[in-house]
Amino acid sequence: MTDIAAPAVSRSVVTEIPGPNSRALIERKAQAVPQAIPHQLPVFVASAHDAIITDVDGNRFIDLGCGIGVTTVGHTNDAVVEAVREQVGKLTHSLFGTTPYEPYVRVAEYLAAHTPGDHHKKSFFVNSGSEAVENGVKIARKFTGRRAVAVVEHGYHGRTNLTMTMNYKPAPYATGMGPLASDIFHAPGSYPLQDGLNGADAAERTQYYLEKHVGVSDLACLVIEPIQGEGGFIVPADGYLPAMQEWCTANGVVMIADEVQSGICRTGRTFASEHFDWVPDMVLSAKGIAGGMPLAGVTGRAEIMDSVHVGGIGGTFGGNPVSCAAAVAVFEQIESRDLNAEAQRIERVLRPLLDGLAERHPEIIEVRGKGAMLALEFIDPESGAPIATGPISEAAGRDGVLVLTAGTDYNVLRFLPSLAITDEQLREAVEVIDRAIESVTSAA
Ligand code: PLZ
Repeated sequence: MTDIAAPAVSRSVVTEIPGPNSRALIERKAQAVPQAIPHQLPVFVASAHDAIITDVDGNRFIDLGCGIGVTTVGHTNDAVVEAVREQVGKLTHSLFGTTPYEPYVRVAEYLAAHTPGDHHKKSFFVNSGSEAVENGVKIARKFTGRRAVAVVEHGYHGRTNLTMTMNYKPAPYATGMGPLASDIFHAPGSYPLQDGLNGADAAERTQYYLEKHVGVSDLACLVIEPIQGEGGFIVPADGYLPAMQEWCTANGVVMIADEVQSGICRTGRTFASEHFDWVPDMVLSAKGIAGGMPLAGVTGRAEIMDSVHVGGIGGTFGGNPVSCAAAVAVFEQIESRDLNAEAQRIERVLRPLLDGLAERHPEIIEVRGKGAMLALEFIDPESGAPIATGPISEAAGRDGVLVLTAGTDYNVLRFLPSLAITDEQLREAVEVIDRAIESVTSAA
């Protein structure tokens, strides 16, 4: 297997964090940008390549976040940059619904070929993960003629009115910003660490809830992330997802995989649903699909997608030609660089390192995830209370590693590195995180 990483560039902290240039920009930000928009790492980025981010003071960070799972092929990936450069000189916009262009159709063809299942599929494109979820729900309602939408606990689906209603946590996503959308139901899902249920029993519990609290004849769709992202990289018990798909199919419910965070080779399969032998009726992709350019796809069974009348779905910028060209460059690299093998390599290197952290720090109650989507959950061994991971992430940031938090209780550290990260960079990052955990837990 080839190591696709860039030249061995390492982290380098040359100023205090934030440095003087970042501090000046943070002051300007405070004046010009609402306080609601935070900065997890208090530095401004000047440039980035593969797994290294360089800030405006010349500090270099190992990036384990990828802008929340977006630059999966690497920051400023050469092939993506080249494809964007070429496309931007040819056509930047025409609106596909007025005058179509070929890259859009190519991305739809790639998605038909690479999403799970060999049935006839069709795709259309929007600008964000939230918009993809919105459209998936619209299409499922149109296809079924039903109103109710089900999601599972600990899920995250976006920030629009409909999708913020679909999130498990109202805070911070919806607090004070209602009224929320109607006809959204939060069913229990599968979280083996917490519920201890096998896949069949967890599925039975979900089905019971949907039958008793929603009513199957009113249920248009069930939307689930195959591995939950913001919820804390929760991997459902084996058998849960196929059992739910079987139940949905038997009851005329459209089952939708929200692969916005888990898709596009993140987990060592092109779509995480494949790990569970799940063939969803619809697959939503975004984030990693266009190597950092904004694009989101809604891919579904042709008969479901074609149930919408002409003009019923669309949008001005959806499937922008430059974003589509970037997505083609990403899809080409799935084969040429064997991106899934790279995600598997990352798991092979990173998981034992994380297991080592769990041995040294009793607060780490679980190491979980797949491929380049791995996480640590922190629980106080004495009290059983969740330990917030924000301070660990802050300490790692000051030491040159960007690592994100997650979890309903903010007690998860998540690892979403670029697939271009080197083994050496992974080892170095884990050493930094080890020290960060030590400094935070010993101070507590
Ligand atoms: N579905 C599974 O992970 C986005 C949110 C960042 P958008 N997750 C990151 C933040 O704080 O806003 C996400 C996701 C899943 C949908 C979405 C929404 O995707 O592109 O952010 O709209």
